[in-house]
Amino acid sequence: MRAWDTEAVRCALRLYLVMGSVNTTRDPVEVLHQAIAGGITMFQFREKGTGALAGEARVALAWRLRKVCSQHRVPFIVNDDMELAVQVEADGVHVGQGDADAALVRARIGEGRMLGVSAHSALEARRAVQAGASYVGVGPMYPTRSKADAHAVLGPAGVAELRAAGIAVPVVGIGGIAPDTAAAVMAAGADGVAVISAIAGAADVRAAAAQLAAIVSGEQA
Ligand code: TZP
Ligand code: MG
Repeated sequence: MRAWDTEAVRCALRLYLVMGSVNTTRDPVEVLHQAIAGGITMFQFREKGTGALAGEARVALAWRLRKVCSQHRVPFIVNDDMELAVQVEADGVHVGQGDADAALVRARIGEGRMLGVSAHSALEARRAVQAGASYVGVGPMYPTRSKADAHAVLGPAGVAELRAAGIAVPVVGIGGIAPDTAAAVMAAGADGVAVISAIAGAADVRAAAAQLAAIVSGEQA
């Protein structure tokens, strides 16, 4: 399995699409194809919320999305479920503060996979790093309708706080990020932005991803 050194993780985080079947009215596989064509650099399968698939249907969708990512060499991450991640040979797992203990997840998935951990403060980020996190997700940056139990809005200052505290692992901002706010998240010190609705909910998925890709690459103000 590919080893994920810090620079590889940093590059992968630049434009990170998070999506499950409830985040789109279309076939998620088609949305993923379009998003990759637009320039996303990593994908997370997050099958959560009202109407989310379960059981075999969930595993089958994970496999379909996983295969698309493999074809295009886009890293594939599974939200929360480390056993599913191992089953579908994912490139990593992302866990929140209320999910499985990050150190236990690291022990289960081994050193060859990425471990992402959500953090809302420098203290949580430091603990995540100690537990073996490859990157930290910070948010919500802005109000979001995509996560029912979202933490209070941190704003880009949440990213700056981590950097000021000396957190050196790659950091991705998440929550309500759109083309008009992505540059502020990057300017605060993030290595990338993670989005659901700005891409999965766009009328033109490919164009939305391409626009965000240009912004996070500094090609568009
Ligand atoms: N974690 C913090 S906010 C969020 C998650 C999964 C939802 C992000 O979705 P959107 O649509 O980009 O605000
Ligand atoms: Mg979670």
